[in-house]
Formats: sequence, C-alpha cells, structure tokens
Amino acid sequence: EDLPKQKLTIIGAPIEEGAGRLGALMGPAALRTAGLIRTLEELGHPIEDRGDLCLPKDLPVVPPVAGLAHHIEKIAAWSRMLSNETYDAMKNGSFPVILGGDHSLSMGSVSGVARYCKEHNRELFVLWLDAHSDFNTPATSPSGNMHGMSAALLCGEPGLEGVFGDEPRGFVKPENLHLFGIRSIDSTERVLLRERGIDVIDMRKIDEFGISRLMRGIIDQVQKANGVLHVSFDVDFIDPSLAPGVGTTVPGGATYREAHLVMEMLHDSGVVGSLDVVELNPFLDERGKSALILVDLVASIFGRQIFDKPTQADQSAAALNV
Ligand code: 5AB
Ligand code: MN
Ligand code: MN
Ligand code: MN
Repeated sequence: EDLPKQKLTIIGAPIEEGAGRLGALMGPAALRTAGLIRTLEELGHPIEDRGDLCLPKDLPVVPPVAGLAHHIEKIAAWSRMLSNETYDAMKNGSFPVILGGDHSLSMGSVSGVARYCKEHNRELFVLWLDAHSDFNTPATSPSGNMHGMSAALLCGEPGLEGVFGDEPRGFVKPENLHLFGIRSIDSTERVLLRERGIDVIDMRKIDEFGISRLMRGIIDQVQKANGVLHVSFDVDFIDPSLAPGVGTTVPGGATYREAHLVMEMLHDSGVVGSLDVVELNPFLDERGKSALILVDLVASIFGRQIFDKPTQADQSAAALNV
C-alpha cells in the first residue's frame, strides 16, 4: 500500500501537423481540463509537469523525401525535441507521459526511450494500442500524413532518415513491437507488416481469445526479458461510440472494460516505463467525453483500482463542499 510511487514527468506535445485534420494540438489542454494532473496527484505520484512544449522558430533543414511526408520539417523539430525530453526524464529516474498531439509524436518519444534502454542494456518492447498499424513510409503512404508512419520509422524502415538527421536516436526491434486493437491496415502496410513479421493483434483475435490472454502473452514476454515496455495509446483504439474525439474513427474498437483491463493489467505487471496518449482531437469531441475517458484510462495504468474509484456521489459531495 505505502510503496513509493513512481515519479511522473508530464510532457505536453501540441502537435497536429502529422494528422490529416487540424485540432489535435488542443489535446494536451483538453486532457488537463479533464483533470489529468489532479487525478495522477491523487493517486500519490510525484509530478514534474514540463507544460506544453512549443516549436523553436528555426526548423531543421530536411533533405527531400522520396514520396509523401507532409510537414516533415515540423515533425522533425518535434521529434528531436521530444526524443531529448523523454530520454532526459528517464535518465532522471522518472516515467515520461507524453500528451499529444497526433501520433507522429511517437517518433520522438519512443526514440528517446529506445536510446535510454540501449545505453542501460535494457530490452525495449512497444505496445501500440491503435485501430491502425501506422506502418506506412513516404513511399507507400496513401495520404502522406506522418501520423501513419511512426511505427515504421521506429522499426527502421527507410525513407525518413531526415527526421533525426545526425541527432542521436534509438530504434525498436521489429520483433518487440506489438500492434494491438488493429482494424484498419492499408494494402501497402500489409505487405510490409508480413515481410517484417510484425505481431499484429487485430480485433478479431481479441474477440476470439479475449483481451486478457493476449495481454498476458505480451507482459510475460517483457517480464522474461527483464525488459521495459513503452505504451503508445492512440485514442482510436477505443470504440468511437465511447471516444468520438479523434480524426480517424474506425468502428469495432475496444469496449470501456476491455480498454480498462489492458491498463489495469499493465499497471500490475510493473514493466511499463513510458506512455504516450495521442490523437485526441477536442474539436471533434462531444462535451469532453473522450478526454474524460482518457483520464480514467490513464488513472488505471497508474494504479487506480475499481475499489478505490470515486463515485458520482463522492464527486457531487466534493463539488458542494459538504
Ligand atoms: B493514426 C492511414 N493508414 O496512413 C494513413 O491515427 C491512416 O495515428 C493513418 O493511427 C492513421 O494515412 C494514423 C490511412
Ligand atoms: Mn496511431
Ligand atoms: Mn489510429
Ligand atoms: Mn488518427
């Protein structure tokens, strides 16, 4: 009960240029409004809030890309900054929580985590909770939107070398990436995913075998390797009826309890070392619904138990100050 709680470093990344629709830049603000920081403090975690970062005026010069990669200079600037921030947080013994922002930000955050793991001889695993596989490259992408390329870049697929230029960066071993909740794969991605042998846990597998058994398999693998697990949570992992505040909705996503069980199991596993919460688009949300469910899910990964969750009655009592 009274074990010391992991220190958390909150890094807001209001980035939207990687997505096809504007609005994800309001994600960190909406998560804050929905009570994210207060909730984590109530769970007993010491918090270092680095606020929402902003881009430097001078963007890096990126050599031309073979194919489509919209706004690559801005994404490169974000990636380099987030890679350093995430790496620093881990070096200071803290757990980085990156609030997005679109999913291109994971190029930065995960590469920083990977760099830390490499230096400390820890095996890195990545759990990619998403409707999409995000395994396009500039040569294959149907849209040119870089939020659909982050998993591919992290596994070392060619075409986006300019994102990091000469900056230090880390990679993810393709066999250590687990895509989870998937239900939308472009034909070009399918080819690459097969060639690389990426583990794609799609919604059909989740329906058939159940989310707990599939999660248990991943957690066991990380524990056996004494590894570190990075969790990249794309809001569209959840069914759009529960979380409509996202630009790329796909029906048939995780239910409320499936999503919570994933987070609860991850908490209990003790292997998670870093987290992204990405793709929340408050412009498309309905009265804060998606932001609020995300705060609840983040609470679950940081140890909130159903037994301890405040009820509606507790909350109205607090609001009335009785
Ligand atoms: B998200 C699509 N595959 O590449 C593409 O939301 C969608 O971060 C990517 O998962 C969705 O443009 C990216 C069609
Ligand atoms: Mn994604
Ligand atoms: Mn997605
Ligand atoms: Mn999206």
